[in-house]
Amino acid sequence: MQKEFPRIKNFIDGEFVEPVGGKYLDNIEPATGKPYSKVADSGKEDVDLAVAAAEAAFADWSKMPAAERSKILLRIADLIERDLEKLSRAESIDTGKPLSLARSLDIPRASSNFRFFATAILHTENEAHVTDGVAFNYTLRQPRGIAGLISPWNLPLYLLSWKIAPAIAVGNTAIAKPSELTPMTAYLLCEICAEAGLPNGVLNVVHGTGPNVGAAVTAHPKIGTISFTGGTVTGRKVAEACAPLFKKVSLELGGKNPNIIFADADLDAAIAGSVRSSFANQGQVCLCGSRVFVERSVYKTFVDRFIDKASELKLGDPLDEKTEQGAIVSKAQLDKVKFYVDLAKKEGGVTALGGKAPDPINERCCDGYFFPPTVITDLPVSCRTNREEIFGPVVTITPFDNEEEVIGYANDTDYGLASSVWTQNLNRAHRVAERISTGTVWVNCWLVRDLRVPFGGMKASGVGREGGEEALRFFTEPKNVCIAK
Ligand code: TXE
Repeated sequence: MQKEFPRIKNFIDGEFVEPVGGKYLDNIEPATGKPYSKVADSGKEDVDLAVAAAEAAFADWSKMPAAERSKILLRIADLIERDLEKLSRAESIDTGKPLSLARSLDIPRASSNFRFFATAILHTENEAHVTDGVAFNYTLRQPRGIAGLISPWNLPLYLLSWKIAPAIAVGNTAIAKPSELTPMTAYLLCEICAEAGLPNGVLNVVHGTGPNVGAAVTAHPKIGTISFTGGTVTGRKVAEACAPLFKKVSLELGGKNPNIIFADADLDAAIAGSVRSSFANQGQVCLCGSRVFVERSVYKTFVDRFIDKASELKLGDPLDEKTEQGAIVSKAQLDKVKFYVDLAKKEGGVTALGGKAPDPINERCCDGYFFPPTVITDLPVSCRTNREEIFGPVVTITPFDNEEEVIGYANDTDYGLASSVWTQNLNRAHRVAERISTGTVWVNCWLVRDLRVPFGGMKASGVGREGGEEALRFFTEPKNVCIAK
């Protein structure tokens, strides 16, 4: 008798509903490699139902005073905080990340995303211009209609809330498509939104695969705004689908981020910060510093101390409070990590730490997707391992001799998402930050996030910026009204 798993249904028009086709996908727990729930395997018909609900809800929601919308979003933030433990555990089971990380990063950030945009809409400013005595111009920023929000598996609730909050705060209605690999916290968020009194149809969540549901969202003529976060390959497909329909699109894509340590850096801070930026969430954060460049005079010291510190990271059952390195999100992603570790060896790299699957963690996790923190040295700078996104616990460390050389190395990639620079020389910090082609440059820190600043990538890391004012502008349409004097 097959065990009955909990079913993650779609959330449409304020109700949890079965997918029209009645099909479900197994939802696998990465730590065990076994299914623990089922997720709706939806299609175009389900997206059509969601569009009808979003369309019906738009008139009232977009006309509701911002202060009223703000109260509902603040209630959502409060309920996320109330359910911190439940959401953290769900996120950890669904993604394989350590429970401690879900509790300290993902869930608190989801709450702060709602809280931030709930208050930001109370203080927005609009432009006005007096045109040389003949006319008065003012800009109306209006909600655009239905927003399609597509998110990845690595920081599921963090990144989905980062899209939902601004989109609905300014008065749009939304159709969200979480990753089919990690649907659980999106499902729990729907329960919270219903409890918070979010009107039916304002937020609709349709679960399923990218080609069946994601593509139906990007193709739907009534979904005029698309906010996508995911891989560059998929981002290109999203852009191709949206272009002929003149949709407004924001793409937050992959990264292959440089992390530069100059000899004058505070090495204690640089080593601690670099271990964190290399292996946080098992290296499955698009902002991770996967290419470490160290000034030659401190290279050996850095590598030795980095390896000592990285080898102390506790790889274990994600639900164990002491675990600092959990499971990789899927078998496919684990195989991708292993592929690149093998490729690195073929390209002349030396595996200075890790490099092979660990011994079984425990009985529960013996079939889970685990891989230890891995450090590769002695690679050529422009080999595939150093140019292609691995998105796992694998970093390369390479020496450099001068500023000019390392800026060339840092920029020698198709990506341009984020970078870190460790130096005590303020002039150098400004100089290097100005020349590195990434959307964010952290100096003597990593992943310090201020929701008011623009966030996003250049080149193959994306188009557009989200965060703060940028997000409010992205999800609204500016209209200029010109009144003759
Ligand atoms: O991406 P995918 P993943 C990047 C990260 C890595 C990747 C990992 O660097 O490259 O994303 O996430 C849906 N039409 N970032 O593997 O496959 C799919 O179902 C429409 C960067 O999930 O691109 C999922 O919901 N949608 C980022 C979502 O797209 C489609 C932060 C992403 O899936 C689709 C996080 C299609 N044809 C990860 N095919 C940043 N820059 O902030 C799939 N999807």
